[in-house]
Amino acid sequence: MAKYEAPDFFDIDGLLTEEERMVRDAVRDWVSERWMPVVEEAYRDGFFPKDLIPELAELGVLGGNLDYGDFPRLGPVAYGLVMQELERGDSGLRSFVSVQGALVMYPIWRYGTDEHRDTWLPKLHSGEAVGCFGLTEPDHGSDPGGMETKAVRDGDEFVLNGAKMWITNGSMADVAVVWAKLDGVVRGFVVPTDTPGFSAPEQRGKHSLRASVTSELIFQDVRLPASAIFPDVQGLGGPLSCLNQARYGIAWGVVGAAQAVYDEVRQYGLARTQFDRPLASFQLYQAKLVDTLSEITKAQLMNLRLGRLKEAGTLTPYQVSMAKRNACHDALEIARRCRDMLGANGVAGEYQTMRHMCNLESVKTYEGTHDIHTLILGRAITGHSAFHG
Ligand code: TGC
Ligand code: FAD
Repeated sequence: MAKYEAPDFFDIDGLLTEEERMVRDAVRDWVSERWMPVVEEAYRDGFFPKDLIPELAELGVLGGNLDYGDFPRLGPVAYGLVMQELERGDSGLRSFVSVQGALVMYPIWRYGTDEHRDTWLPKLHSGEAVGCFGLTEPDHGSDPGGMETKAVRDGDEFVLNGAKMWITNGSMADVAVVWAKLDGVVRGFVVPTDTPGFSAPEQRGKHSLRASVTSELIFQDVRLPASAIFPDVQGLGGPLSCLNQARYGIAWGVVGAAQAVYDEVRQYGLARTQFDRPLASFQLYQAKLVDTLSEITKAQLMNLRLGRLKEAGTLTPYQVSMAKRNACHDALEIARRCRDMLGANGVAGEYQTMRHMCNLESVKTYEGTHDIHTLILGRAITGHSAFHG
């Protein structure tokens, strides 16, 4: 595979701090050296290479943005660049890290008790433990408020019943952050996965995110101590605040996937000859490269602004929605276009573009589909909710 040359047409590099560049470069090098050699096999055979988790932990990327213990406290832009570089490797790699950090460690850090934090954060940061986040149910995806998973108080315990579906890291998790209704109100619970009554059968047969574990979570009379609940957060705002963190990471991440496929087709077009000329010398080929690079550049600039707003503490969930929606849409269109530009090789496993393209179908769907972010933004702009018909 040719050496990766990351596109940076507007010298975004020049707008980063030295620390941000260092963090990005460390993850970029790790992805090139350690992840790229194994990703095709992992994707083809449908597994997440768990043996690399300690190395990811060593890079400091598991919840590395949180203000806790001796964590590296990555700033928002450094964190975003980490997501970008990981997703350049594969959306499944970024998903593993963003679920662990944004959807498991973040709620434990923000809403958990000292006991939750001290039990789980060090182990999740060091990769000794893996976490998952259960919000979606078989019958409630875009509309999590309709969830049917229920917690009932029984003396000093809660009893949990119900099911979640499409849960990243589910079968490999040691702890699950689970959202369930208690007296009709959405509440969060920290559930060790060895609790009797908990099971997490893996969902096999995906045509997307194959290098990522996706599972059902089943709760059959799972008895939890009263201390398992997040004490002070009630309603959908709890899980949605976690989604803001993860969606932020996705907006950055998918730009990495788009950069990867752009780099692949640019190099391919220079090397491959048809009609006695390199493909890259044809106008149509060039137009596609130019469209692709322009879309990547716009998304890079949007992300950097997003990151600086987050740093300033003024970022809104609507800005995150726009960035997630726009970046996922453009990255998927880019991957489809670039797949075509590789001709037959575009469907071969030795090229990465089709893998990214298939992954991006999931990424466009999870963390709020394109349509849902359209409705979130539509409501923000007009004041009228179009969610419910
Ligand atoms: P709605 O009335 O809009 O809101 C209910 C309550 O939540 C508050 N809220 C937010 N709080 C924080 N951040 C946000 N972004 C928020 N959006 C809404 C809101 O203020 C309200 O609070 P309160 O106190 O008044 O109760 O709710 P709705 O029922 O109309 O539904 C709309 C909504 C926003 C839930 C829906 O549009 C939505 O976002 N659906 C998408 C569901 C989703 O994204 N699921 C993702 C599951 S996790 C996942 O996919 C992981 S993928 C793996 C990986 O990341 O790699
Ligand atoms: P639906 O909500 O049934 O939507 C189907 C279609 O209808 C979509 O096109 C949608 O845009 C459209 N639609 C829905 N409502 C409206 C409306 N009001 N107006 C117009 N159109 C509408 N969830 C977790 O909780 N944790 C995880 O770790 C997790 N990981 C995932 C990993 C993968 C690989 C995948 C694919 C999903 C994962 N999810 C996870 C679930 C994901 O968040 C949901 O799939 C997503 O929120 C969409 O829900 P749904 O699949 O039920 O689709």
